[in-house]
Amino acid sequence: MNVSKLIGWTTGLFLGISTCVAVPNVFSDETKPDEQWSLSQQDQDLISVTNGDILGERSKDGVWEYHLYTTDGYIEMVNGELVWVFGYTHAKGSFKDVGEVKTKEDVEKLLEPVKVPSDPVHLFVGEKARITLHNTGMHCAAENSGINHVAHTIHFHGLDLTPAVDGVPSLPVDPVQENKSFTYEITPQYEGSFMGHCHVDSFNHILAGMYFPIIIHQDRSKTAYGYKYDRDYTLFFSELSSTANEQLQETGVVHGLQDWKADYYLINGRTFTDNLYHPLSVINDPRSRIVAYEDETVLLRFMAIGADHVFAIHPHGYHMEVVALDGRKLKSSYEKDTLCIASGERIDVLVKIPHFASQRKCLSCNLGAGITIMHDHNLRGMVSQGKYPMGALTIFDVRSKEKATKPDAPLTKEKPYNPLEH
Ligand SMILES: [Cu+2]
Repeated sequence: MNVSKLIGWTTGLFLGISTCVAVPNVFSDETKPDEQWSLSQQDQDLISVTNGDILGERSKDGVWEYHLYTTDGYIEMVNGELVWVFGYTHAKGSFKDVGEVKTKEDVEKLLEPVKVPSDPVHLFVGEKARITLHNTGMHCAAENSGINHVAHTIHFHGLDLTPAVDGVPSLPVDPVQENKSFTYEITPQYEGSFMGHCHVDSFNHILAGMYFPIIIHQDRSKTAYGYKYDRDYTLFFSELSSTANEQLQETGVVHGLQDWKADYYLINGRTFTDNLYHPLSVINDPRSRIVAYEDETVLLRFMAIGADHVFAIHPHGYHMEVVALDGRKLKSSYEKDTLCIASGERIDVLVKIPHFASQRKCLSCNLGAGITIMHDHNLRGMVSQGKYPMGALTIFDVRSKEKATKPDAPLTKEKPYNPLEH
């Protein structure tokens, strides 16, 4: 089964399984029943456990294979600014090997546009993985910029690996030079939330965009650290400086690195904006808008990376049960409504959605029934490019099981959010 084929209707399948409610025709525009029924149980379990994220290919010897490519490009922010970034990406619709990628045309033809953070890599405990990093060079930097031709690695942050496959340059493996590749072979020992990032000139390369979530599953069930959950979201908090990135693009050197300052505070590469309909806002990203149904348990995997900002994650209306820190289950969980997360940390929490939550209005944000915000309470993280509230904020969007709706439908001007429908 071609993995990319699975993605389009994953949401529908996912909803059907997890709500245990027949929802005929709700997804009629995107489901393909014939193909759905041809899925093996194994495929269905895999889709369910990765929440629709693309998986690598599984080779004949049972090894997971991922091909990651480094390149540069632009990401668009809610204010219309195009910020030059570089990072990891992969083949269009898969993690397959696409062969030689040398030119800008090759990149555009063969690879997904670069994203910050790049797409999650899902692995399984005890199952070997070969992760090949291909350095395709920079394609949008100034001709004489020192950022051209730099090497990269993948450091598997939080995995207890031997240095040879852990991406610290020259300890003992040389970093991956332009037009070269290197294969990291790893077999995860522990489930949990981790991250990958480049370890060459780490300050510049990481902050320019070279990071992504790594999620390691114990098995094919929707459990983490022994806890069952109904839905899960990975929320990657990070800092970005468009000014520093521009200097890297133009010259390869950031002037006054000591004074590096973020001008964007991101969740999964986006900021919130007070235009609730903006398609590039955090809250209209299906990966970041926390959609759930009453009585469900939601697993949130928080991750953070940056120069010095500590995010203080604060949901309105819910306490969070902290179940794991840095990819390890806590001996006893504890509850928080304001949770600090610094660069490199991962914190996993469960949120139990009460039975009345779809009817509950958040008096502090007044966005509608079932909608409550979750934001950075270190308020600098709520300001991007000098504007508030443009920063790390997303929403819980809690619905009633009796009136199921498409969970990832963005707010649009044509069909504004109507709390009476939920
Ligand atoms: Cu790098």
